[in-house]
Amino acid sequence: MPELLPDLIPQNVYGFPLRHVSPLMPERWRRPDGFLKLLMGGPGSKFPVMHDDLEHAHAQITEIYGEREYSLFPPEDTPYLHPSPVQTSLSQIDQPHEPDLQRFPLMAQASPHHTALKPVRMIFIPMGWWRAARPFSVSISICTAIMDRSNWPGFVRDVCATPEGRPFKRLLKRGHRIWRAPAP
Ligand SMILES: O=C(O)CCC(=O)C(=O)O
Repeated sequence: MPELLPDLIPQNVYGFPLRHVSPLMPERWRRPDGFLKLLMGGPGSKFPVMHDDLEHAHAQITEIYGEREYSLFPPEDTPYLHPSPVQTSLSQIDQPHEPDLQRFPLMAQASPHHTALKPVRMIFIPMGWWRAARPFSVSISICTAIMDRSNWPGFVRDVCATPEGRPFKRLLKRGHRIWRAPAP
């Protein structure tokens, strides 16, 4: 919905995801919109699954309308969050606010943080933190994925990783050859 973009200007200068919009970013990962996501939900809905963001992105979420609760877990809790063996950034725990400890016993060792987000409030979720959201009412928010100097090395590792675990430096070199500017 590009017609809504002007409503989101100006961007928070501290949260502006410079690297996603940079023309130096390989086209496949470039996001000229600044990597904005519109999140809408209501009572009974929830973000599909507890997760941490792929590609080491930080997330900044601003509530526009309504109220939602976040359950957050620090990166050190990862072993207790029953990550999916297929996609390790997704947890298998389906009700993180009241987990079934029979099915997910390790979760008892995790240290959750809960917070409610009200209109015009913003939450910054650093890379590696797990989160699950639960709207208390009709809720509309904006999420921006942030990529800057602090999480760039993790991004490069993630996007260049191969199933065989090939060293990313070699791939980067290859990437450099692919993306170098054309000769004048
Ligand atoms: O607020 C939500 O529904 C969670 C959004 C989120 O974590 C994400 O988009 O990565």
